[in-house]
Amino acid sequence: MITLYHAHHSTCSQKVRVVLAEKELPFETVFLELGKKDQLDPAYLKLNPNGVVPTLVDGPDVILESSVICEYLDERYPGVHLTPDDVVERARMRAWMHFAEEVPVPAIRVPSFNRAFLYRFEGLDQAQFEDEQMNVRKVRREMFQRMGKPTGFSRKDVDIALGQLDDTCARMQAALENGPWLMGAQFTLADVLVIPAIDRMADLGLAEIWEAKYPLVGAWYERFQARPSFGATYYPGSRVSDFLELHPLYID
Ligand SMILES: N[C@@H](CCC(=O)N[C@@H](CS)C(=O)NCC(=O)O)C(=O)O
Repeated sequence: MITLYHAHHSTCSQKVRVVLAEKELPFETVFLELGKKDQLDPAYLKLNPNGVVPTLVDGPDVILESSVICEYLDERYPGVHLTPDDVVERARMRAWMHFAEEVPVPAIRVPSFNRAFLYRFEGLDQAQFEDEQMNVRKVRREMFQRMGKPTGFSRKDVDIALGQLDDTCARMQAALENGPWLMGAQFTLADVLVIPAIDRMADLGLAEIWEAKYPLVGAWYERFQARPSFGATYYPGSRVSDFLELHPLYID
């Protein structure tokens, strides 16, 4: 039996939920509340010493890292295949996956925190922010150091992140000339790895980044939304605007 440890609104968890749904794999679910630091609970750290979600447990095996989990599921389970057969195409898909991890995945965290997640630090002074939030992180410490304070990311950080999200859309627009999917005719893990950042942009009111300049991205997003795996992943309560008040993007 597969068990997924995840969080409703975690972009890294959403990728894995898309793959499980695409492949129609049944799974048991354990939800963590990131705001309550469930991911840093010692029992969970034994499973995932990085102190993040998602974690996949498949029988006796524990698999970490969302993109690795996506590839694992696609290799381990037959049926709908989300990876090209051709070795060169497979390499191109993996280049998309690395790009997603390097650019949009870290970039989307900046507006996500400023617009929605700062409630987690309410009432903390600088020393408490550093002791109770920043310094307790295992793999996310660098991001908290860049934020630097409980009131969120600076204007400069927001602008850098928005530029990276714009670059992502430009890259997607160019690839989608040969669409309908990023790798052409086949829906692959490349599409799966970028959907959380694109959906979060829409969720945070940032769709204007692609609306004016990158129409193929909007059309791709609509096609993705029509897939049953989208509804299975983005159920009510899984998007930040479903349950959190949105705040201004810029705090200074
Ligand atoms: N590279 C990891 C990153 C996982 C990650 O950062 N997950 C976030 C949610 S999207 C998390 O658990 N954050 C909790 C924290 O920062 O303490 C993966 O892709 O699995």
